[in-house]
Amino acid sequence: MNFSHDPKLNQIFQKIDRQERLSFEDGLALFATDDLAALAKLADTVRRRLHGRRTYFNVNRHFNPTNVCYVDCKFCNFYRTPRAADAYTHNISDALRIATEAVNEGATELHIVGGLNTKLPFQYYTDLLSTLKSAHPQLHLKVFTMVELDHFARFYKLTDAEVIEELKSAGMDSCPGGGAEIFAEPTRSLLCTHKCDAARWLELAGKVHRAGIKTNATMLYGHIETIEDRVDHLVRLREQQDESGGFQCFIPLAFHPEGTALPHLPGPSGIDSLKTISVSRLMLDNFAHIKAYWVMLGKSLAQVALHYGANDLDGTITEGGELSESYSVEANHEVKMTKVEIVNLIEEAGLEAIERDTLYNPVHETMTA
Ligand code: V47
Repeated sequence: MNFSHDPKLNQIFQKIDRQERLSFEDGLALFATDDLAALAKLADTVRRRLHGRRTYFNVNRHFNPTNVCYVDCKFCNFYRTPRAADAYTHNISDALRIATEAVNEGATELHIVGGLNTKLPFQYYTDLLSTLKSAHPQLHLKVFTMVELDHFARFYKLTDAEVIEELKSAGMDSCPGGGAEIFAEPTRSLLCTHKCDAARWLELAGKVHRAGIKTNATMLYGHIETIEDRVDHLVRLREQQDESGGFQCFIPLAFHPEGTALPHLPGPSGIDSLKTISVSRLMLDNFAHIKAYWVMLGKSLAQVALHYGANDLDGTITEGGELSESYSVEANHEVKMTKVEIVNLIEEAGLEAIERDTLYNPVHETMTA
């Protein structure tokens, strides 16, 4: 009996069974299929081969030092020009207060990203990290995207090695996966002309990995990109991972048009998001983890995505008190989940919830009822 009514999916099923690498064309065929159930089954097979029922989350908090940015990305609703009424730059004492609150609430990770603000000296960033690290040595600092590292090197006239080493010795423990957007041209330049290109993003990821620091990788989808662009993005990440091996997790980010320069676009459908999660799981055979980022997917779809190849829900993501959260584009719910809520989402999906630290070590395992 055939696995699917889609003959291409049957061929891919054979490859998955033999644990063979999928090609660019396979990626296109997976996106093109109308057999969503079979696609989910393939992705879930791989997810269970790697993780069984184990499904990860962490207790974390986001802090955005500044929303001032010159990059002017068409998909961004966070950045402000320096004179905008709601432009802000936080003092290091704000960051310390947020970090202390987060630690008191059980957070193991502080995720720090911000705008590219040319008014700040490099020392602002190293002071920020060293202040946080000396107050909270146990708090993992997942900080700065490859785009920020590129800006630091160019704007402060430092070598990449100097940027990485100075941030590392100030307290940078790992890097988040933002700024990857979509690698393919001309799409990337149409969306974010002033951001570093794909080759530079990947080059920096490789350098950070070789310095012993793990990073994540993202893909922003559901805007003006083509399906070819998405598959190209996955293949380039897979090649970089073969080379430098330091990516922990892949996070497809569903585009939210509200408040951006692309408000006329609908954003991805639920089916498109689920397919993207599944295809990511299947193409990225050298990535351990696929994250269903609930802030962008919404809690319900993120829960369903756990049966489409995802094995991580990200974290409780408490916003920084009254501080504005950078990418809280999901308007229909608060950017916060309690641990109980996140565990319930996972357990209700028939899976086992594991609280992890940023490096995927279990913090303590939550017992299933
Ligand atoms: O690079 C910006 C995206 C990213 C929008 O590494 C948008 O663990 C949707 O990378 N609609 C930043 N997405 C967030 C990010 C991230 C988030 C959570 C965890 C991790 C991790 C990384 O957010 C940006 C961009 O791709 N983004 N605007 C928008 N309107």
